[in-house]
Amino acid sequence: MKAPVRVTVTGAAGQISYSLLFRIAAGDMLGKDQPVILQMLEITPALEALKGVAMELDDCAFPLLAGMVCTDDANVAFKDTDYALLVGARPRGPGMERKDLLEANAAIFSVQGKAINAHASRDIKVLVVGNPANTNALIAQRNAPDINPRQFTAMTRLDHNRAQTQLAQKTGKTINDVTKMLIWGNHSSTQYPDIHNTLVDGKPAMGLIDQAWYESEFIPVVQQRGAAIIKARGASSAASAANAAIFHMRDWALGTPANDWVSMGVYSDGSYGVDKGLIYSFPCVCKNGDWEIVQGLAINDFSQARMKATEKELQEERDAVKALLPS
Ligand code: NAX
Repeated sequence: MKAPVRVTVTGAAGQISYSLLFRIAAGDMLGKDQPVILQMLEITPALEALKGVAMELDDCAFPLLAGMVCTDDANVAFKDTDYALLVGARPRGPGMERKDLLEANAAIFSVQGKAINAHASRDIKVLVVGNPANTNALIAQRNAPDINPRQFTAMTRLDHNRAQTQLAQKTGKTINDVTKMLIWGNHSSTQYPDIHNTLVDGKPAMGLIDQAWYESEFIPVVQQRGAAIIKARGASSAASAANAAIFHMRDWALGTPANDWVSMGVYSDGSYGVDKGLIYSFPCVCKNGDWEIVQGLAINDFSQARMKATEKELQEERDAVKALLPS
């Protein structure tokens, strides 16, 4: 058996974590031969609920669960940690403007970025799930100047998975037949689900569907899927969000399948003309615990306009919290 690794989960008493923690402890994220120590962070009023979650984790008798830490102190939660899943965030309250929401989260993610910088493993892999995920990841990254910015990512894998399923269902195929799905940009309703390079059973997806379905059904359904879940379930996506976080980290740590890629919000190096330094969702392949943006995809005018629109939203989000970003 390997030596245990440390995995920090924030918002650990929340609904996503109620699925996520159990799957991490079961070995779904890092493999069935990788013991984990869970370091769980919550705000003080939620510590009692967190204790209940820890009791349930105990009661699962997971062979891979090598230890647990429950805390309301970010400096403790990120100590020596190898993987961090930043799930806890401030939800939008009544009457709260978008700018207020960005600022409230900037406060949380700057504290956590600083704690990561001071205490985490230098090889840490960070995934931000809490919304606005891309900009929260940017804030954490900018507050951790001693950590390579490539180690901060944001989750668009749920959107990617949703898009794969919509296309599989439309074409009468299974999820296993759909490869090279792609979400560009922000995890928000401006995201651009692009199927111009997607294959279904080895055939170009665009040849199997018509443009009208693509534009007026597929794209809005994927963009609005989170709202549709809330309407149906009376609560936001939780198990599917946890599953996407597991897939994102698993693929980053253990590698993506051959002849496919995944969508990840990563530090822009200027690829495809995207503003350098934004956390923008790109097609990525992962190998040896590292990711790389897939280069050279043809971008038509339709795609270019949508990629720019979601980039503009991310620039606006960044500018709204500029005062809180260290230079
Ligand atoms: P919950 O409200 O159930 O849980 C959030 C938990 O975070 C709460 O227990 C709260 O006490 C805790 N928390 C708040 N501030 C904290 C802090 N400073 N440090 C530690 N913990 C803190 O929300 P849940 O449904 O679990 O969703 C969590 C986040 O994921 C939300 O921001 C949500 O918008 C976001 N999502 C992101 C998705 C994505 O694809 N990127 C999809 C699912 C989800 O909507």
